[in-house]
Amino acid sequence: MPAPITPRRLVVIPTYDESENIDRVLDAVRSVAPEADVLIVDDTSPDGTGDLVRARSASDSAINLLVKPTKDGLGAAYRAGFGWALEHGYDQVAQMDADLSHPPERLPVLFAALDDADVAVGSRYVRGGGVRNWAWHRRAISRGGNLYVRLVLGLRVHDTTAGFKAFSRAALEKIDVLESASNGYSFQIENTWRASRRGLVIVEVPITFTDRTAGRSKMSGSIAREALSRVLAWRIAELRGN
Ligand SMILES: Nc1nc2c(ncn2[C@@H]2O[C@H](COP(=O)(O)OP(=O)(O)OP(=O)(O)O)[C@@H](O)[C@H]2O)c(=O)[nH]1
Ligand SMILES: [Mg+2]
Repeated sequence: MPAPITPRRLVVIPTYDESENIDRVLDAVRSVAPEADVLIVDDTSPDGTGDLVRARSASDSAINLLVKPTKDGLGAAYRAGFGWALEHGYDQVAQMDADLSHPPERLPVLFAALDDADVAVGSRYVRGGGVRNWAWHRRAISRGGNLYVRLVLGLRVHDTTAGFKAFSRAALEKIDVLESASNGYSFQIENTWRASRRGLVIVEVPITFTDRTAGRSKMSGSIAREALSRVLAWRIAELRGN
């Protein structure tokens, strides 16, 4: 029997002012998925997150840093990171936040799910998944937002705004991930929507999401509004046959 081919794996983590979290998330990812490389995409954080990553990468060749000169939002950071992953020939790419809201210990399960799927979604809203420490209004916004997206776009995925996901290389190419236009949460929705419409196999892996305990959230009303209006615009364009 030929030896099994080990996929080359990359974990992409966007950062803006995450100096209080970056070492912890790097430690966790390196210990649970030692075979995977890591790419931090930092928008020149004023708090020196990039310098901390540079120091780590000097002693660990699996850790890479991509610096962008300006803060352009989550979507732009991920596009840069996914572009880097495709250029560097990775077979599987995971994405996660730096604030430890996404449980690093679920990375192996997320990657393993790609044996039978094109996209694996770390999901709060399937059996076994959940949310810890979120205020009721955050829960309500997330639940309501997910319901809205599922109804408007007719998606079967339960956690459409999930930011903890893994893609095969082929999936990233079929989604045309570098062509997406979204910046905030809608970036997550756009990729899942495109994956679904392009016939890719999407599986949901249960995760428990924990609210950040350090650093500040970059979530804002304008990010939420972008998601609501883009989702509607995509559906209208679909119905018009564009
Ligand atoms: N490079 C880059 N990273 C960003 C930007 N905005 C957010 N991030 C990072 O993206 C991840 C998610 O951002 P958060 O602020 O945690 O947003 P959130 O998880 O939606 O909101 P909370 O649940 O309130 O934390 C974190 O790792 C951030 O540092 C950005 O403009 N550029
Ligand atoms: Mg967060």
